[in-house]
Amino acid sequence: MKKPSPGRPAGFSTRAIHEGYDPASHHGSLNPPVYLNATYSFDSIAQGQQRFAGEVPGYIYARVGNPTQSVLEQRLASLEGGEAALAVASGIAAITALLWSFIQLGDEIIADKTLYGCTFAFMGHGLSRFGVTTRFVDLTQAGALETAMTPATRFVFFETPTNPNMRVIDIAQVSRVTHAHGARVIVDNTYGTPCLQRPLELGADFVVHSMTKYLSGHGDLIAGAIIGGADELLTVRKVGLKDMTGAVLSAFDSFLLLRGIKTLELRMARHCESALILAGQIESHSGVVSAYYPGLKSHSQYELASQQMSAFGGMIALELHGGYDAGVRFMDALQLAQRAVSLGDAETLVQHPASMTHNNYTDEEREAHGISLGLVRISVGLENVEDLSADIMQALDHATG
Ligand code: 4LM
Repeated sequence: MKKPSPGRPAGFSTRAIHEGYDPASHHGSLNPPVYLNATYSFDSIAQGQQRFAGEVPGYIYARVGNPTQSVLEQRLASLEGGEAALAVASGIAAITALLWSFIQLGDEIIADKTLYGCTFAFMGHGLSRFGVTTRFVDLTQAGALETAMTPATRFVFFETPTNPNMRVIDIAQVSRVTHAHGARVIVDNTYGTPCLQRPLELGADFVVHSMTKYLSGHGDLIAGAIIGGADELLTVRKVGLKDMTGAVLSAFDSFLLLRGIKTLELRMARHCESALILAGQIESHSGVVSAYYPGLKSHSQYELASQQMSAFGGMIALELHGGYDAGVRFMDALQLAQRAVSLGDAETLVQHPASMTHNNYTDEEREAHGISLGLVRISVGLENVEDLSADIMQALDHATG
């Protein structure tokens, strides 16, 4: 990318549109080509051997890398403020490829007590079969992490805001405590996106994403990413991606992601603006017990969210008088908002975490981890906010009237 002017760093959207790609090297084509190939030819056997040994740069085989994917990775690294990025086939692939690259028998992971259901299943149910222990700690509580750390703790993992109950975790503080014990911090920044929150700048070591969500923005693909230091990301590419998961992202999905990311800042502004309006209206509805949105002054971590995020995102959770039954009546009464899992799309999506995205928790685990049966989750889309408000209010009236 050409610099806009000497000495002046390019802004977020400029990098989201231009970083990592120069049309002049591709016949002036404004969009990067989609390289549809599985393998790469070598000038000589010696060159191929050197590429395999990492002695010279260059592509080998598309499970390890692809030029369209490389543009995406440079763009992601720039937006998150990391040295390097690796794009993979799903958000779960990002988390698993990263951890499989470094953990070993006897290691311990400390994770926050609220995680997306499949992340929880991998750490809480899956890794224990391989002799890696995950302990779940309430990372919003100052001091809880310090008490939980042991010499075996290798990683501290959390989402912020958390899926689905919108708890906010202090990235800088958790990073300080974790580093004092020689462990590494992984932040799942799917809800925040690099547009609203940059964990690496606050001290985290790795960021992971489900790019299926806001980074794609259009609900048309499944993808994930890891951003961090160049040496460690090379290990994840060679071990976690190439040998242990094989979870490569296709060139076409890389292209779609590059297209989606161009409008990330614009889209996030609209998601945030609409969600703040709707969260206020939902909270004021007489049928609502609680609305969870970090931009509401009533949110217990409003101050922290205001410091660590530039705006509060597009996700809202709520609980109704009448609990689960009222929540189901509310969701079934919606006319415009879609009943669907996932998030970050142009369409507003509403779902029931306990029976859908978080059904990997047993009932006891769900209760212990603070995901109530009556909780409803809304991913606020890009529709006209008055239309959304009318739809949500009529459904709330219907469910609780
Ligand atoms: C959902 N979430 O919540 P892939 N990290 C976070 C997530 O929310 C998700 C993933 C990772 C939902 C999916 C159905 C914070 C997913 C996993 O689905 O593997 O790209 O991401 O609705």
